[in-house]
Amino acid sequence: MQQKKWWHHAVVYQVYPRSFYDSNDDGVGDLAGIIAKLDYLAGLGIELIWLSPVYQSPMDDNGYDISDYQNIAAEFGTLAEMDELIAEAGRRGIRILMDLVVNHTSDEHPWFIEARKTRDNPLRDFYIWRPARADGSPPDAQRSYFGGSAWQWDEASGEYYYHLFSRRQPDLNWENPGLRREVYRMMNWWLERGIGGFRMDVVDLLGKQVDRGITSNGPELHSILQEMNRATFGSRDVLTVGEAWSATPAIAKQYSDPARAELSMVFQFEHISQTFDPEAGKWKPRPFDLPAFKRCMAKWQTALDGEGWNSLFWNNHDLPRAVSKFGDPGRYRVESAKMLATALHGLKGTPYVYQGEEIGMTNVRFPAIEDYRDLESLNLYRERTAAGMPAAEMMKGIYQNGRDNARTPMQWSGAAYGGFSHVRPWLQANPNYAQINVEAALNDPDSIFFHYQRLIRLRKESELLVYGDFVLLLEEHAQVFAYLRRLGGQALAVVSNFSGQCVECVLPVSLRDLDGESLISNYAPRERLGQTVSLQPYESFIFAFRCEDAD
Ligand code: TEU
Ligand code: CA
Repeated sequence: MQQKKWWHHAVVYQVYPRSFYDSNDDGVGDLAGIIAKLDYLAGLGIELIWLSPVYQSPMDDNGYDISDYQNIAAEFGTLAEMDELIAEAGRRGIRILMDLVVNHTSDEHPWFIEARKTRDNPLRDFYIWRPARADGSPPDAQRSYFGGSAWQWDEASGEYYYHLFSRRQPDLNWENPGLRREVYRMMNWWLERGIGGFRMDVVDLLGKQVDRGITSNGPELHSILQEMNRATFGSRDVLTVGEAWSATPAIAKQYSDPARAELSMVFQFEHISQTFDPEAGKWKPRPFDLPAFKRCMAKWQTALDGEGWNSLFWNNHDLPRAVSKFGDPGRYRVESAKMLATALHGLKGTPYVYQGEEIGMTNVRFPAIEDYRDLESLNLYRERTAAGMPAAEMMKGIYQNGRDNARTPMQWSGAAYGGFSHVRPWLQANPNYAQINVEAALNDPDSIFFHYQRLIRLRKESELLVYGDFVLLLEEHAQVFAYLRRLGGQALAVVSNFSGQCVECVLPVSLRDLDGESLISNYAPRERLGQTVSLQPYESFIFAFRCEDAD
């Protein structure tokens, strides 16, 4: 069995600071706002906060474009408030994960300001520069994820620089040892301040080799991470999680196998990418296919068992709301949000809750593109409608998968702007705040919030939930996701109906007529599990029983 870590039992909560809570009524969430809500988060039971970037930034990409890694954006607060957040969270048993965005900086970072001055500037090589082709066009046809060429012409120094995201996010050159040293120095500076670890933005891009057209999974990626581990967090008991869209189970094992000394775990996105069109990508959603989803989850559960660690999530600040994507945001919103929570938190790995998920916040449909703020949606809307795509079709894509779905202000109460602020927020609130809000959730013992609280508590108490193995049941069932977790003669059956219909499923004979107890459910608890199980719409439960033949 693998070495135990404190974070194996923990649940992480992601805060998107801009949208969490505005303490000083300028319409933008801030650090003091997070401090004010720490008791709420402690009440939920989470033990880590992944803080999306709060560093100094011109906010071209809401802080994923950093101009000073060792300072806080004025609109979010001060370094003193950051220290206070670390201390106040610590007092409540909560650690802070900083978002490490080092694939690129802002074009306003002093390194880039220096680097672009002249071609022989000592910092030139911190970034990626190439001459134009004979006709003045970019060196090659690589595209940016946010639209347009990955190459931006720099008039003053007469070369192109490379950017995989916006043109205001120039990519750093990780082949330069001086750059790597600077980043490690900065990471240690944060570790010294007492943070609990790092979430690493697009970590799979760090080993890129631009001239060979290699972006993710470059040949040096893992040696870079091993070097980083040695130079920074390796000697400390922290959690590190890398964002890795390109990870396969084999690659995730490389990142997260403790013997290799790289990261604690990665976010993989196979279950998310399954909902995108294989050719057209995320702007053309593909209907959810439960059997394919189950095969995917089972593959990851099994592959990393004992030799790595999974992260578990339904959504984040880049993705649509879980209940809108995988559940029913209408009639069965509460049931389906609880079902999704149970189905995910029953798995082996570290669960991540994205702010608002714990109250079942939903996607938003603003009527006009002007109501949106995310540069990805705005750029691609401009690019694609100019190329002839009907505006209504692009809006449909934004409604389904646009990033602002996750970024509308946190809904604290039924007051104006959902209680997020007393003034109009930077991005409008979802009008459903009148019904869906924290205050209402805390007043209802049956709320989604308390369901999450129970799941989080179960994980702290149950070795079986944390370390039990995983066995997929009913692989081909079109509506039901069911699996076992087993450890030392004990077992859990986690059974979830992913549909709005009443369905039946027939469990394997070995599970016939079990006596045990329901640990959690979103309908009436069960005392027995017959071989045929009838499930209400979006019904889901965890049933604990003795299981002689486990292990
Ligand atoms: O995202 C990386 C990424 O590739 C996608 O998730 C991206 O957000 C986009 O949706 C692709 O269509 C990370 C951050 O999570 C994201 O917020 C940043 O915008 C991006 O990196 C750049 O730092
Ligand atoms: Ca504010």
